Amino acid sequence: MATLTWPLVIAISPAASTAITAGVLTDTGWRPSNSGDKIAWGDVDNDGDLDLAMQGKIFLNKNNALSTAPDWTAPLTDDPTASIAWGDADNDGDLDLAVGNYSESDPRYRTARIYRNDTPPGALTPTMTLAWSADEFDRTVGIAWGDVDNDGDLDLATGISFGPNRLYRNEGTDSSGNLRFRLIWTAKKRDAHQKCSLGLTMTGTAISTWPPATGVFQPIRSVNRC
Ligand SMILES: [Ca+2]
Ligand SMILES: [Ca+2]
Ligand SMILES: [Ca+2]
Ligand SMILES: [Ca+2]
Repeated sequence: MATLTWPLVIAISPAASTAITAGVLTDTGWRPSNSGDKIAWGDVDNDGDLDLAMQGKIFLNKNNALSTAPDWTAPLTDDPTASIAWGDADNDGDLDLAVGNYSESDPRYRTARIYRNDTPPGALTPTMTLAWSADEFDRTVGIAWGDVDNDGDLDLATGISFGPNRLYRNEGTDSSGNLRFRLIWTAKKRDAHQKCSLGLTMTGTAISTWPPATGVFQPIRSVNRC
């Protein structure tokens, strides 16, 4: 089993075009200048290779080598990122970045945000624009995309620590290009232990009407053994 050491090391198969042999992984030597424990792969610049988001930073894949210094850093540097996920929020063919934050001391930095990807083809640096921030000041430790209402766009679920999980419906963009997401569901806070929930489960059945039938969404309580 490959082991991630600190700072983060990426190990890849030496021959990507051939079957990966169990146990054959090679340290690429990549050592980022920044640390971070929330990472997600995504082709930011649509050039066919995977780039890496780490916390609120993006490292582009250039000629099969990741940048060691971030090519983009979220402008809200006080955000303590606790979760990230790529998804095409505006259905324009590129990946946008959802970021969940968790601040112990300052509620202003406990919200979820989406950065819209406006990176032109061949750009050396990503162009990411803050396009939505949740109104709720949640400790957002989990974030996930999914088309829950089956209308062709990605909706956003947030997993909250010390609070109920939420679901935001994608309602398109306004004339300024800002994304519009509307809070449509908040987990029912059943007891004090609900604060430990981290995510959502879904039935996997397409939802043709809204609101969905009772029981479609269930808060997870077992993740933290609350
Ligand atoms: Ca790429
Ligand atoms: Ca997009
Ligand atoms: Ca775009
Ligand atoms: Ca949708």
